Amino acid sequence: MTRRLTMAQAIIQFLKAQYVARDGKEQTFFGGCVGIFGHGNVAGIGQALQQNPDFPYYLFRNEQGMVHTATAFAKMSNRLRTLVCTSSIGPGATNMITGAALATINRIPVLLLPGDIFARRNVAPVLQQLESTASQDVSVNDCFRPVSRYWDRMQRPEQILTALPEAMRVLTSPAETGAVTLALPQDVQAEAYDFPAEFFERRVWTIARARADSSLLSQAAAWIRSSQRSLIIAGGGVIYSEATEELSSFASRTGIPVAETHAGKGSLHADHPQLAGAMGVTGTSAANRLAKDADLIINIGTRLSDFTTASKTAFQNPAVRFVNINVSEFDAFKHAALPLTADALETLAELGRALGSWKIPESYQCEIARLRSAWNQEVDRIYARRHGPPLSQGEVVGLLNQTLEPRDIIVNAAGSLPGDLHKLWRTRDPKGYHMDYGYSCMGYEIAGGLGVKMADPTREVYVLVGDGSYLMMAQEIVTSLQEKIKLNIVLFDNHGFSSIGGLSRACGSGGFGTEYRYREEGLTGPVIPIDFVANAASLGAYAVTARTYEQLGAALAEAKKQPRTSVVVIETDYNDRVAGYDSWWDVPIAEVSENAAVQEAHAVYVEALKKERYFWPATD
Ligand SMILES: Cc1ncc(C[n+]2csc(CCOP(=O)(O)OP(=O)(O)O)c2C)c(N)n1
Ligand SMILES: [Mg+2]
Repeated sequence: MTRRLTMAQAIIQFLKAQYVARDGKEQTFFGGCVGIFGHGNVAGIGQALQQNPDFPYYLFRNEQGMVHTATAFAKMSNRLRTLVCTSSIGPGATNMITGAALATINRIPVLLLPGDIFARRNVAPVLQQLESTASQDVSVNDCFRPVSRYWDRMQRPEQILTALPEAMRVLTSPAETGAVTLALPQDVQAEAYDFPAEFFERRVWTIARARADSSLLSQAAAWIRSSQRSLIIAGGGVIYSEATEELSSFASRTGIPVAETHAGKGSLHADHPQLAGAMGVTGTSAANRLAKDADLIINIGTRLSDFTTASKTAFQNPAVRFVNINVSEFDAFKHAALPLTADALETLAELGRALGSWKIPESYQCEIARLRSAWNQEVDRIYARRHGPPLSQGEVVGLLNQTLEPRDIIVNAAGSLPGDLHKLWRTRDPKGYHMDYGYSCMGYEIAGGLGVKMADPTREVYVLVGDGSYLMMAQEIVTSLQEKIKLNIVLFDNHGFSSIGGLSRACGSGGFGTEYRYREEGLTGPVIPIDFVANAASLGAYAVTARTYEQLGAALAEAKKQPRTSVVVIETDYNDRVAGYDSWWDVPIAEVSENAAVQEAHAVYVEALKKERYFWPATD
């Protein structure tokens, strides 16, 4: 039995039949297709989507934005679902590369189907074709290779018979997942082939919960029992594995404190007595002080990025050792750790059983409580500031935290907000804090918010976005209106890059080139007035501005009542920043300069660098 279909029709037919199952719960893997048509996909994938109305198609405004939407959809779904992304050839395709990198770095599944140049070649060079004098087998789509976990080009229709199952294996693998790119030459998309009927049958991909090696697990339990000052660092893997409840009871029973990465924030409820809060460069005083002296760090589902390790300065105890629980062997072996290459939920349950009634020492528990209470007071202080106007960003975060419902979700990615939110946000739901801090990509926020809301329409989604990020990518507001998917956008207008401006000052460069000012002897003229309310309203959103704390409260309430996407613009103080707490980030400073401030910054830098560590395997 065969079915004669074009390659594009066969791809859509196959994708519709793919399901995933975890813990016995089955669901379709693809929630539909996002895209922008051009000559490279309109007659192929476009035609196939048209004849499959049960596979919804969403028209986007920018290919990068649509990949962000697909990624956010998948992240919100704990990687159990995603969207397909279709683009034309050339610029439509390369616009997706940033999105692919973001997905792969964050370990989130997305399937990208860029159109490609003719396999037939006789009409080359076609519109938008990159020509190479060294090979006819090169196109701009080769740029996707390093940012894809699986990459392939379909030169004949029947190649999908082996390529699509590989694509699915990678997309549904907790350890290997990321962007998968199948480049589809424009002519091959429209070519027919007699596909075996079995290819289109319903197929269920079981997402396995890998168990740790039993002797390594016993060793990990022994290390925990002999530790005096242990600390758990919870990463995104805790949330994707749906291990948050297990972690909560593990922490309660053992008393081991928990610090959270950006992707892991929300692992514990803000009120959990063992929660030390954010870890690392954008961390809390409580988490960073516990990390500094800890003798055992239990990393769960984290990539250990420099923001988490404070550029390898966070762990200063000479005898510190690491146990890494991670589905990915690559991550499990980082920091010369005792590797538990396994699922977070299973492993926490097994470790909990192995530890029995063991608990951290009483004195350590008192210290955790003290540090936690001091940090909470600091957050209260920042929330209660009545600075300005313009308001301080910290108090705006406070007002939002006190206004939003526990199940509401905040979405963010770049600028000074990630640091402030990581430190200050009191998360009350495992999915409440949606941050891209793997790629920290300006422009993720609005497109990402759309994906979050598509994945769970029952929740209110708040997109928090800086003026710089908004100017980079606001166009998916139109897509949210088209689809009647409501977003609550809060735009923090501080007239430029407060984050990088602050960094520039810390590097001795005085904020050079980081403010939105007219050119007058450099970029130092008056602030460029940008009417963000008019801008958002012109796209069709409900848009208002607020200047004072009281106005902001009223504007948020009014915006929430609106049936359509709203934008509340709030001016914040460019120069008023939340401090860092007991942490450091390695940003190399010019070794030679005629500027005294740079020389000074370099001297401080050289000192700080001395705290960076290498980690070697523990001897016992
Ligand atoms: C696509 C992209 N380009 C550049 C950067 C580097 N960068 C990080 S934060 C930032 C400024 C962000 O400005 P804004 O959104 O206004 O936030 P603020 O710093 O003012 O809080 C820049 C340029 C980035 N993260 N992403
Ligand atoms: Mg800004």
